[in-house]
Parts: sequence; structure tokens; C-alpha cells
Amino acid sequence: MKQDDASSNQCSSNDLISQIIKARGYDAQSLITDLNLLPDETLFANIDKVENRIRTALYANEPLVIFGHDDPDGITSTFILYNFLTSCGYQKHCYYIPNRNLFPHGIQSDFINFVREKGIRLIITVDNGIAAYDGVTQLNAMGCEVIITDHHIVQPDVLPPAYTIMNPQLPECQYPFKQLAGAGVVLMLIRYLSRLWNHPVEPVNYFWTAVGSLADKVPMIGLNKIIVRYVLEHFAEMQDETVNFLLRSYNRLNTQTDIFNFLHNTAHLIANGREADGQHTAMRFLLQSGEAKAQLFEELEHQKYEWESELNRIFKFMDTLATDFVGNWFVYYDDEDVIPYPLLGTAATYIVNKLHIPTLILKNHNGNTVCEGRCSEDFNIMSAFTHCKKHLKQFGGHRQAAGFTMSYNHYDAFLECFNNYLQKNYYPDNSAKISYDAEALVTDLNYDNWRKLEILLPWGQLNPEPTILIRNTSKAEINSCISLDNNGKELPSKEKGDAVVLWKTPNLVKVLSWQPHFKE
Ligand SMILES: [Mn+2]
Repeated sequence: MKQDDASSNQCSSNDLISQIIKARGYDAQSLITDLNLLPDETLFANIDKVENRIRTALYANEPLVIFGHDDPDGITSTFILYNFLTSCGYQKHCYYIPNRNLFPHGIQSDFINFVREKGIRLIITVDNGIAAYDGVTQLNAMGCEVIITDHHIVQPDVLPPAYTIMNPQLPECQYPFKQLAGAGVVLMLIRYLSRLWNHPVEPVNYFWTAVGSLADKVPMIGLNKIIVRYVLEHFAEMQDETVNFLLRSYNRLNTQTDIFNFLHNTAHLIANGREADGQHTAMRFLLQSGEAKAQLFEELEHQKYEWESELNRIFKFMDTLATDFVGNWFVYYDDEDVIPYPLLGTAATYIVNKLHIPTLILKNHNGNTVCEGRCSEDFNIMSAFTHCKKHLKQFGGHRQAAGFTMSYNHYDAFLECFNNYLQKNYYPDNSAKISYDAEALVTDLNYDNWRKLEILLPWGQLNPEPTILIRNTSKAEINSCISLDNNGKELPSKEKGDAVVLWKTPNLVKVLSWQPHFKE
């Protein structure tokens, strides 16, 4: 009997990590993470102009507003800049977090009114602004200057007429890493200010940048990975009142996995808290202390709980839409108002994870049609929207996640345009079979091996949890070692077979594929 390659290669546990490193093409160099590897911030186009303008404002005691965004990346971006200015002795800065449930994305009339009433002349956007051509034009007309810091895709033909723009995606920007989150861009800005002003950047800023970056699902490679790994390795230095507060209601963080989960949990908490008039519960939670902080925390926890129940309801509904779906792209217009506006993107992502095809979810919102689009790496939904822009009022985003606003009477024309683009530019690769990083025995999925894998953290886009092939195993055998994720592929109850599993946490795997074991 011929031995099959795999069984002769009954990999010992030590082998597991080296198999994964090899499968992913990592070398020793790519596993080193050191803040000294961060590029020189002067490579950012316009960063000198940004510094100059903020310094002038600081000396002149000018009122200034940080215009944020109501997701964890926007909240952390706002908080990092706000706090840094406070620590430098800035006295007249405030923030404004728009509420996407009340107004469309970007600079809208609510913010314009706020600026007018407060008599503010200087605005710094964080995690947004690059698509705010009209908003910036209006602010300019009021005599304001707008500094844009953003990480979203630049549309060169509608670049806002801002005082200056800091965005790694600007064509002329020499900064080598383009995939920073909004918080990452702000972190690089304060590192630069800190250098020029001789004022320290507190280590906890890396913590908040990691929270924003993980929440924004930026690729966990390059600088994003360096920043998050720095937090995992130096967590003991990342102290501020909020981190200490959160740790009090958290179990001890013993491992890098625990810290990684703590970062995600913190992001989930501050994803809640939208209010009116530029206020935000999560921002107030971050900035307050003592009893007020504790109360705001309770409010956020409550909202998080409600949100999670709502999410479960939506996922169940999306399941009914996705079951037996046939087609190479998915579109759903939520006429019946089942999906709340803030969950459109989440609902679209859910469908992409299930069906692996480009997905659009639309609904009426404030008299317009709004849409969130999502897709896998085999498509570029932002290019598709750009192609259809004559039908859209406003659009923006990234390759795999973008959104737009349009007037309803353009819907049919838009769909036709989108479909045309898709016919010419989307080639789904159905033949792609599930690949894996390593082969192992089911008993290798143990705690000690997981701990060794922690050098590969943080998991995220382009650096997912390891996928492992286990040959000639059964449901009972896997279950005797580790728990099975309910969302994975169902395993036959008795039959033995070859399974590819995603190793998600020390004691949880999700089955991605299964086939009967091949015997000669
Ligand atoms: Mn962002």
C-alpha cells in the first residue's frame, strides 16, 4: 500500500507553526515588528502644511473643531487628536461626531450650522472628508479653513477644495504604506507633531489606534500589524483612565490572545453611542472620569446588548434571503424597512461571507436611496460605483466596502449601469478550492500550539486565523479535542473524512470543508 504524502508527513506539533509561516510566504524579517520600522512621517504629502497651520492656531488660541466619524475608527481618530491637542495646552478645541442615522455621510447642514453658531474658522476632519467636496466648498464660503485627514479612496476629479489634505492615498503622497486606518493616519500626524514640538506621544495612543484599525478591518499586514503587535507586546505600558476602567470589569489578560480580544471588545463597546448635535456617548465615555465615566459605560453596554440582539434578528432575516439564492451578484432593496440604516453594511458583509458574490443592500433614508455595497477580493465595488457615478449624488469607500446616496428615480438606470460593469469586470473564480496553511493531527489543536501561533497575531484581512487540514478524522474525534463553530460546515455524524478547519480561538474551530477520506 502506498503511503499518501500526508500520513508520511505526520507533522509534529513544532512543525505546525513553520508550515503556516512557509505556506504564507512569511520570512523571519516579516515577523519582526518594531516601531523603528515605521517610515518617516515627512513622506506624507502636506504634513508640513498641516503642522504649520495647527501650530499657528495653537499660538493664536484659535477655536478649532475636529470633525470625526461615528464608527470606532472615527471615534478613536477624534479622541487621539483631541487628547494630543489637550496635552499640548490647546484650549479652544472641540469635536463634532455626525450621526449617520440623522444625516448622510460627510459634512452636512447640521455641522455647517454648528460651525456658524460657534464662530469656528478652522476644521480638521479625521477618518472622513476626502469625499466632502460640497461641504468643504460651503465651509470655505463662510471663511473657514478645512484640513482633511482621511484614509478613504481619493477621487481626484472631485478633490475637496481644502486648505490641505493628508491622506496616504493621494497620488502625490510618498508615504509607502497606503492601508492605514483613519486612526493610523492621525497617529502618524501626532508622531510628527510630537517630534517637531518636542512633546511625547503617550504609548496608549497605539492602543487606541489598534482599536480603530481592527474595527475598520484594514489589512493586518505592514504598519497596521506593527502597530497592533506593539500593543500586544507592550500592553502593560498602555495605561490611561479608560483602559484601567475597562480592565476592572475584565478578566486578567494573560496572553496575547486575551489582549487581542480585549482590543476587539473595546471596539464593539465604542461602536455604540450615537447622539444628536455632534455629541457621542463613546466620546464622552473616553473623555470623562469618575462616576460620569461609569454611567456612560453602562449606557454603552446597554446599547451594545440591544445592538447584538438586533444583529441576530437581521442575520436570521438575511439567511432567509440567501437560502437558495442563484445569481452572480446580490441586490436587495429594503422596502419593508426590516434592516435599520446603520446595519446596511453589516447585512451586506453577512451576505458576502455566505455567498461570496458582490452585494448591494439599499433602502430609503431621509428622502434618498442609500446603499452599502460589499464584495470579496475578486471584485472592486468602489470602481463599480465610480463607473456609475452619473447616477449617484455622493459615494465613497474602499475596494471591498463602499456606499452611496442617490435619488430613487435613478435606481433602475443605476442597476443597469452596475450590471453592465459587472458583466465586463467580474470573473468569479468558482474553481478555487479551499486551501490550507498546514496539515496536523486533531490532537495538535491544543493550547500549547495555539500559544506558539500567537507570534502571527493580529488576525485580520490578509492575515487570517490559520486553516488546517486534518486527514481521516470524524466529528466525534474533533469534538473530543476542540469545540465546533455552529456556523461551519456540517460534518456527517459517523463517517471519517478529511476536514479543513479554521482555527479561530484556542478552543474553537470552524469547519470550512469536508470530503470522504480517500483510501487506495
Ligand atoms: Mn475609517
